[in-house]
Amino acid sequence: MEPDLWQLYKHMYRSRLFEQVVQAIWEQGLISGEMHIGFGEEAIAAGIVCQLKEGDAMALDHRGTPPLLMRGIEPTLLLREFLGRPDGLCGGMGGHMHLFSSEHLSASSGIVGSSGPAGAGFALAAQHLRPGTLAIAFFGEGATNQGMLLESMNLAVAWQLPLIFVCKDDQWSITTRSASVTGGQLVERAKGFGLHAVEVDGTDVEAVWRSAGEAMERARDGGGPTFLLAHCVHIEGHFLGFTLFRAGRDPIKEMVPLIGPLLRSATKWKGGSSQEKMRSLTDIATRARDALQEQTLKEKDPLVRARQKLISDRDRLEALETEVSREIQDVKEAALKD
Ligand SMILES: Cc1ncc(C[n+]2csc(CCOP(=O)(O)OP(=O)(O)O)c2C)c(N)n1
Repeated sequence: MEPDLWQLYKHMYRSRLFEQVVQAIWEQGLISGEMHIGFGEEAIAAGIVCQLKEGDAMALDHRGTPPLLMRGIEPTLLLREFLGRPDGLCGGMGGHMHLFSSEHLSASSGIVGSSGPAGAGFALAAQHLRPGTLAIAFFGEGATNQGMLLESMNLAVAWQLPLIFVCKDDQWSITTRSASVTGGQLVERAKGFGLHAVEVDGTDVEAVWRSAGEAMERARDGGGPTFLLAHCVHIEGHFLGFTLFRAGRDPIKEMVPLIGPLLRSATKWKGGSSQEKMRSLTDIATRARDALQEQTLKEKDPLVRARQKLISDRDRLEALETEVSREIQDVKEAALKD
């Protein structure tokens, strides 16, 4: 079977527009706390979630919005939840990170790495209660250094669980370069556990669809778990208002108030040597520049990539986008209504 790019693009576009509404509402100060957005991960979510069947489960991380939407959760319920309203998906107690839907067999958590054990639990239940179904565990590459995730990989192989570990690799864990705290190669690490491991361009929705499809077939047929390493970018950085982006986007506004404290700390006799302090300052500036440069590359935007392939049928594309925009506008109005 071949992927239906129109269907995949619709899911991705819907997710992007929904999260743009979330971004606007967050910027108005109506959503409290940090907000982790899935801009840039949409192809990974769409390529996988669109192939799930009834009885399949999902364990999600702190960027669960795209998969939850694509799985069919009512967007108004989701937005009300983010607003902390009692009529939200989880009574307004979960925010955007700690969500649960028994109907959709989906659970998210902000504890980095916890989708490993949660996914293994879902997969164990699938194996015993619903043969032929499977579970997906979504997490970032930063989570691959968490013990609980590695323990789940081990058990998933030992028990041949129908589980797909999906590592969304944007190379950053907040402001830390993941490579600077990670030994070896992730695919090789997964193979070391005996996992079937595959690498894919996570900005190419059709490629994700194909790799995920093969992994799902294996899992449903009793072939056991797979580790899927999908490379992506986070177009809005770690969270909305990400410090490194702010510094890179508007250095004068953001850096001027920091110059005094930074210079004072660099010239203090306490702490590291002045050379070490200068190295740290340069390091921060380099990270801000790298983060911004990487994330603004249009060719890494999965929506831009998919849209380019559909643009020859402009009328159909515009009709699709108009329909989705209307839906999301209605969702926004419904969620904000008293
Ligand atoms: C157990 C635990 N440690 C630390 C944190 C703080 N924290 C939140 S997100 C994050 C980075 C996660 O990076 P990654 O897994 O690559 O996901 P990304 O944010 O890049 O999608 C950290 C360290 C946490 N939430 N949970």
